[in-house]
Amino acid sequence: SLRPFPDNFLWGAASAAYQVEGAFDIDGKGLSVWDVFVREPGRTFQGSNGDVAVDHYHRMEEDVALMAEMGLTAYRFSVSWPRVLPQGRGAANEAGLAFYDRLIDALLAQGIEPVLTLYHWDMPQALQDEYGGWEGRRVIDDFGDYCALLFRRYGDRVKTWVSLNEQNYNLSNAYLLATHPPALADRKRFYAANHIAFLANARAIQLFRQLVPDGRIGPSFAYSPAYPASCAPADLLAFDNAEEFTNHWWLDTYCYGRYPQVALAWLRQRGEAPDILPGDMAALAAAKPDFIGLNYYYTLTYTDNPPDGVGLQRINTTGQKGSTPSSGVPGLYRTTPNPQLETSNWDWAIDPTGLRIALRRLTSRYALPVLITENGLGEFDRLEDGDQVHDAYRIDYLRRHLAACQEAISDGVALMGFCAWSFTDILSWLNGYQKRYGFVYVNRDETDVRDLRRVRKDSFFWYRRVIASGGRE
Ligand code: BGP
Repeated sequence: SLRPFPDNFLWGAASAAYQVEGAFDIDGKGLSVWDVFVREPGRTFQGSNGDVAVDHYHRMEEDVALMAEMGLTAYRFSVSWPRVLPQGRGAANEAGLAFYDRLIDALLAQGIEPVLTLYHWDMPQALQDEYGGWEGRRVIDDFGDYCALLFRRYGDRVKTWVSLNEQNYNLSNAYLLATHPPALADRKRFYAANHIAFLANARAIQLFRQLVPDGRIGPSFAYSPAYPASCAPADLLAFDNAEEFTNHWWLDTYCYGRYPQVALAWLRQRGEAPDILPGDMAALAAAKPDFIGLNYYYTLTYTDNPPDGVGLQRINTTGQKGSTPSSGVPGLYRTTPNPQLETSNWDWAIDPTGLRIALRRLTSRYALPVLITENGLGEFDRLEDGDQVHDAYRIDYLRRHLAACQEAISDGVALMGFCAWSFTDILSWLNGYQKRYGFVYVNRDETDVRDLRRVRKDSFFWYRRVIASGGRE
């Protein structure tokens, strides 16, 4: 029989600063790399940007009231680094810090645990200009100082922290696919930037131990468990390569301070391995996280890819089903559609069992608690007469993924909570505003983009019942 969700289970929802706040140049905020990137032609779906987003910066009280109405017990949000440090370092912006004070206090007043993400991709443009952001070792100190500022300011009230959000996905887009800033395609620089980001993550954890000794911290990882396309040995080898290069490279390094050795040897032979300085690996090994943040959306299925095979390809950003090409690394692996699984309109495989597998693999390999920091379904939603949104597909998706969580708990996974992505509809980085994830619809009328009124979807009322019943709904 299934074990119930524990009493202290966090029933949450998640967001990120750039995707909700708007107010991109208000109250002394500096520019992030995204504020600049979205202004370059052709970077995002129909040029969409987060200048206004869903204006959470000005509607925070209204949004927290909706969270309270829904019964959330946790809310995951990120702090915008350039909102609090406009130049990335140096003088702090008191107005920016005060915004997060108000948010945290509003959450606590409603009994909602704040889960604070330190970095959700909005590198200060000033640091990108000065030394290339994650490519400059100086960022380890600057990120550490930024984190220490937040630990000192909020550590009395915020006890659950996420260090880096999806370093793997963000830097793959930034340095391999040229789809996030600084939009490069350079494998050597990709591994170099990741190495420095790992060191910055470790520095943050080390400072956290001193400044918030009673808190817990971990990175959020975009985990797409790998499946082999068949039982052919060549496919199993491709699957093995995918696990090493797309998952263990990050997870082993966060949790053990150790790069997967076969992958490291492969990269060294090609001159793509990061430069590891004396002391680096010891610093990584000394900063084991308290938990793993799991962002789970889909599994990926892999098949053999010859040395002259396909390279990495961009994802479907249009919502036209079936427009995602096979993507891979020649000589290692390439993706192939899984005929067993249905997909969303953006071709993301819908696979609740994959979530159970992800949770089990993390638990067995790393022996750490897991917090699901993101899971949800992005779809076209339709606002119907009388302000209703009938998102039965989202309820079905979340219900099946929560059932997988309960099975994983019964398997022995120490699952801390579930943060659905997202609370309100928000900006999707590359897919614009048409790909919606929220429990709360945000109206973006073509003729009046500043309407932005909040409408409870059917999933809002469903999740409220789930929370009220401790997951028995
Ligand atoms: C994750 C990000 C989120 C969010 C989510 C949905 O990669 O951490 O910020 O955007 O994916 O992705 P998308 O908006 O591309 O559908």
